[in-house]
Amino acid sequence: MTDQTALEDMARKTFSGPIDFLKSAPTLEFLPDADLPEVAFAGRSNVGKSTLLNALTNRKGLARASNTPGRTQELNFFEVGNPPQFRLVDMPGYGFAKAPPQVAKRWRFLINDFLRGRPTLKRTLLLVDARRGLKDIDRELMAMLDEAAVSYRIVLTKSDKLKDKPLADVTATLAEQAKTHAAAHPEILTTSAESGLGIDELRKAVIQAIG
Ligand SMILES: Nc1nc2c(ncn2[C@@H]2O[C@H](COP(=O)(O)OP(=O)(O)OP(=O)(O)O)[C@@H](O)[C@H]2O)c(=O)[nH]1
Ligand SMILES: [Mg+2]
Repeated sequence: MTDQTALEDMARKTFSGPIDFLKSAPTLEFLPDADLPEVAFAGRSNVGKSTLLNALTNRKGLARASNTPGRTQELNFFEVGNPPQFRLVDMPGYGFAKAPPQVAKRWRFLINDFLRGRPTLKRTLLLVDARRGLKDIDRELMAMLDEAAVSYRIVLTKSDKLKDKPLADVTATLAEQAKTHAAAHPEILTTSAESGLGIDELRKAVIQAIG
């Protein structure tokens, strides 16, 4: 079996097996023990983190998604496999303009402290809406991750909302930008939870990241 087929096989098996909600952590005191590898979903509010986690695991209601920005307010941990092999972490979004300043600040600290300080975090998936590209607040997070040497990969979401040409353009632009960031994976993943584009690739990327 080639490495690539072995990886595909493993990805298919892993994500069709048991995946369960473990716990929500409103602050760092409530984190589960750092005893398994983890992959985190980060990005601006409403970018599609919870929806992509559901598409990845092929379970519609696992993570709660919503039209209204600010839906996910805690770090939500999901365990993959039985016995569990690794965890997925659905994070609150950042950059939600309508959040009360105190709340936005609390989430910001929670996100930064978790990403910077979690020893078992293997990779952060940094989700970016394909229609919007990188915003200043994304660049700030990227700078923080670069500085802390936390490995991350840009994942474009909602690609179904763009035609082929603009999608290819934004992917190329982001790949150029990723190359200038020390901790960023140089390749961009393009996904749509709606059409299923890139979901198999994302599964393989997660398996590779925890490997
Ligand atoms: N067309 C389209 N819509 C999507 C896609 N992914 C997510 N959405 C929509 O985007 C909205 C936000 O999705 P969520 O998954 O709740 O976003 P989130 O990043 O978890 O948001 P917060 O938890 O508030 O930070 C929902 O209305 C989703 O249906 C996609 O691939 N295509
Ligand atoms: Mg969410």
